Amino acid sequence: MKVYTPDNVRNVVLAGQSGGGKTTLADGTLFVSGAVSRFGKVADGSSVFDFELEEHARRSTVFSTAGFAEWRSHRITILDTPGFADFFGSVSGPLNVAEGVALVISAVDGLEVQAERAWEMARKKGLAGLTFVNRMDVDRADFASHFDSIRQRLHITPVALCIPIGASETFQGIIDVLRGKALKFDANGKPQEEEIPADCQAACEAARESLAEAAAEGSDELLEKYLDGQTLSEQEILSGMRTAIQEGKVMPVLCGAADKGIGVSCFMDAVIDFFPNPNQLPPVEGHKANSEEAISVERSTTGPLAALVFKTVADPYVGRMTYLRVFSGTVKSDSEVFNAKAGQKERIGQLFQMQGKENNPVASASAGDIVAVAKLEHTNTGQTLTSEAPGLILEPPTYPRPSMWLAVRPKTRTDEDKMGSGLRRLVEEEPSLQHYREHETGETILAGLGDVHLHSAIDRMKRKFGVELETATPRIPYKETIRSKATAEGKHKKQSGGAGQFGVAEIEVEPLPRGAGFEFVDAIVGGAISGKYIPSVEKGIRDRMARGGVSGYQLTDFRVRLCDGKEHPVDSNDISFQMAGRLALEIAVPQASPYLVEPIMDVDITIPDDNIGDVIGDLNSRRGRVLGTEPLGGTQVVKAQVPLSEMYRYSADLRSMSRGRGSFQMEFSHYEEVPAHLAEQIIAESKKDKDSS
Ligand SMILES: Nc1nc2c(ncn2[C@@H]2O[C@H](COP(=O)(O)OP(=O)(O)O)[C@@H](O)[C@H]2O)c(=O)[nH]1
Ligand SMILES: [Mg+2]
Repeated sequence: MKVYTPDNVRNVVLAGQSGGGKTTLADGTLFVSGAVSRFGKVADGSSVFDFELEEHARRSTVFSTAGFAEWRSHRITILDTPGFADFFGSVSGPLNVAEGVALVISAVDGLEVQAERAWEMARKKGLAGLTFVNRMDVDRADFASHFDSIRQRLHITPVALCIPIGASETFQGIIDVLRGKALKFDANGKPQEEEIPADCQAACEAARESLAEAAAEGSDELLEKYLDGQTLSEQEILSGMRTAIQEGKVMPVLCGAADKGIGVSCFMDAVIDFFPNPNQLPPVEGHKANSEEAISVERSTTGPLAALVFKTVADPYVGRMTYLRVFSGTVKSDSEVFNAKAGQKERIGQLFQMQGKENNPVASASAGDIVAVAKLEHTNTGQTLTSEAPGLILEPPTYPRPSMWLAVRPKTRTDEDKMGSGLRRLVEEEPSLQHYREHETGETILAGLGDVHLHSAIDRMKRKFGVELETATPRIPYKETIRSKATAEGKHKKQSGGAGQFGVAEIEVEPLPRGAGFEFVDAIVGGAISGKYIPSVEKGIRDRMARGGVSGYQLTDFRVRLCDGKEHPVDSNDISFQMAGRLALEIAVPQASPYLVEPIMDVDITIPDDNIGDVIGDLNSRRGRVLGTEPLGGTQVVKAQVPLSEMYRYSADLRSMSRGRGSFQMEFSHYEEVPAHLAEQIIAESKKDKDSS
């Protein structure tokens, strides 16, 4: 592999709505730059980037994939990402390891929510951005209106680097605004310069003027020159634009038809001309191992090693493949590094530069490089590798939180044995998936970003790790409690044959405040039951509680006082008093006005201003209580409390209510009484389940 100095390296993420043409643009760069001899296509499964079986089946990207093109003596590493909301977790890692993001949008549909979300994340990380308006050749393609929407939706000034010549069936090529040339492209995506058609002259001049104005934003010196009425040179425009882009003041906009190779070379030129090289950005943030002390790591090939793991693939045959980005220093193949988070040394075998699924061995990787390595033992996504202990920890990527849950269980005995390790590997590959055991219900829960996300994970479990799972709607951990006091006597007596059994326990039950749980009080006076049998009574009561009260759901928030009882000198034993305790509780609870309580969640919903009415109306229909709203940036955060049972499909419903722009987080708050009419239904269903199982 050729060695590039950081000046000649660019790392760029492609992000935006599914179907915009990100993967096609990525394949286009490989083809037009000559890295591959055939233009890979998503539709026929020949794409270098969409190479996984799942991607072939969906004809769309599911995972982030790295590839690279060599253009004008530069190496451009491209990180293609999925555009579908359920797979948004795979966008975080790449945005943490590149210097620029290209939002690829369809000239028909324009900017959509995934591009907005990616842009928001990218700006937090200080990335430079550009927009590529793709699919200019299709029906109803429209450059101008999408160009204007960038200002409103991304809150940044768009600047055209290219303007289209024609649109839809008349789309023939583009005008390179900076160089003042019309470009037509041959079948290999190679540009041929032509004079600008007469009817495009005025548009080109106006665009060139905007470009100069935007570049003037880059420095006071340029601004002065511009205001003075002087013409800025090509070099001045380039340098002014670079600064203005980096500062998030302007966003260059290009256009083309990636699958015809139109505009692909302009895209690569723009990445080289306008995006920073990997060592140009400010130092990356981190902290010392074993301490909170912040440190910033200089981006430089000469410093000590600091590399961030941004992706892990669990391959059943090859083992784990770990993707890393070096921010400082150099890592060599066949060397040893240190992982501070794991507190372990790690052996680095052969390093690879990835071209889709193809691994190209490389001797080393330096600051700015993105490489992969097989079979690391201790290192997970988000962790940092350094040259030696004690090491440091770079800020890990943050992932969208799960908003959809499924209960999963193994299909067969063999699946049962493999389920745990399968789930672990699945989550390792995709940090926006989570799995845990819900101890209230005893179910194993798989959580993710939506239905499609979860089901694709379950399919992958089967395909990659050979584990078949069955799924169900997660059970709601309802509980039962009591409203009033009651007393009861539990009498256990057995005298047929052999040794007898005898125990009597008299108890009083009374409600406790919500959340108090269970209390057992020994109020026996005068030794009516021997001290050694008191724990037996308590055990019997606790066992019965867990098996559920009248409704079949676990009992909670009440106190049992053991007031009196009787024992027999010969027949009494531990078991007899356990039985007596059980019976007493069984008799007492129905007399104490039992009722059902349900978990209530604190829910924070982030939505654009114009959806607020719909979202609040919908929360009301879910028995939710809106506590208030707070503005946050250009959006609103609605704070509410909603019963968990009403939240199961919320992820999908919020998505459709807000056209994908809303998101929410929730966590457990407290238990509350279930309205009577619903309680009846819930109890009936729980009984039916118990009878059938
Ligand atoms: N007509 C036309 N089709 C395109 C263009 N770019 C991509 N496509 C097609 O649009 C579909 C979606 O493209 P893809 O690259 O998978 O989009 P992604 O989801 O953003 O990665 C594929 O069938 C492409 O062949 C284009 O510029 N013009
Ligand atoms: Mg794609």
